[in-house]
Amino acid sequence: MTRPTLIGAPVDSGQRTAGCLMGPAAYRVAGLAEVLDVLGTPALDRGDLALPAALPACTPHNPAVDQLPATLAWTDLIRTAVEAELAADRLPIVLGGDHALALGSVAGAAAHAARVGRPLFLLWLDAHSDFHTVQSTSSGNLHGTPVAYAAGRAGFAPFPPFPAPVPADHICLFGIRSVDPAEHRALEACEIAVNDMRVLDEQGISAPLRRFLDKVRLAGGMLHVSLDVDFLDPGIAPAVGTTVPGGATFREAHLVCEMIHETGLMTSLDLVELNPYLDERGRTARLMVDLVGSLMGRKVFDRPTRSFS
Ligand code: HAR
Ligand code: MN
Ligand code: MN
Ligand code: MN
Repeated sequence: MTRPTLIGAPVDSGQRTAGCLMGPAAYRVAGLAEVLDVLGTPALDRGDLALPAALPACTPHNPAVDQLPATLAWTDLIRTAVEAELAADRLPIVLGGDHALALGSVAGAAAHAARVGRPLFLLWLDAHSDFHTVQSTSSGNLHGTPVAYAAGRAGFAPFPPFPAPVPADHICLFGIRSVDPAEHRALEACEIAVNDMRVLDEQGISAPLRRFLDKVRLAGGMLHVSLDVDFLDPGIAPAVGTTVPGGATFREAHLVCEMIHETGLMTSLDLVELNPYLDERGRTARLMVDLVGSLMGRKVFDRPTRSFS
């Protein structure tokens, strides 16, 4: 099994509820490395990436856009870090940080996939579709844009062109329940699979997920999984700035992770939007760590050996 590498990405520039920068530390405190040790897949922890002191000077065409220079710099750093781990035959796990970090992580995965001639697939576990462009966002929060960047949509100046855009039919949005009008229009005009909560309520978690994973397998694809804390129901995962009711339950989330593990397809992973400042005694951080355990091969009823109480 491919060995995981932890890449701390304390990105807080993609939205305006300060605290996501504490995410990497919270995952470490919640025992992520220990969970991976127990599973027999010990991680190499590269520590946290850090922004250079001088940020690129740039002004967005869209005046609403917030903290563009920082997000541009993070994108470049994270893309390089993820691509390097994949090139070294490792499984990068990016510890966020808000979802703007996926502008870089998916770009790194796409650059690597293009270099080795394999198709890249993207599984987006999220309440939100994150399908705005830098042009279309009205909130100006760039964490709402990485799917559009990965899909190669126009409207991303001054970001570098996405290295090898992910075809729409390689992208699966899962758990969706908050979509802005501009995103809705753009999603209707393309072939991205939108598994919103209506679909999951009617069909359950496993049939739509299996359809997508089968497609990845048949294509011999690489699979980037981007797990946003708000995919989960706020009742079990309160530590996120953008809670949306009606999210995945504990059991649904573990099932998703176990199914992904069983395919052996996942080649890179983001853990995003954890805001430890909003957490309740670390419960969200621990749940996310537990889900990584399931993604890496632990069954739901094997509880972690470490005690937290
Ligand atoms: N669509 C909204 C916006 O652009 C909300 C985006 C929220 N995104 C996240 N990540 N929390 O999924 O502002
Ligand atoms: Mn998101
Ligand atoms: Mn979200
Ligand atoms: Mn957010």
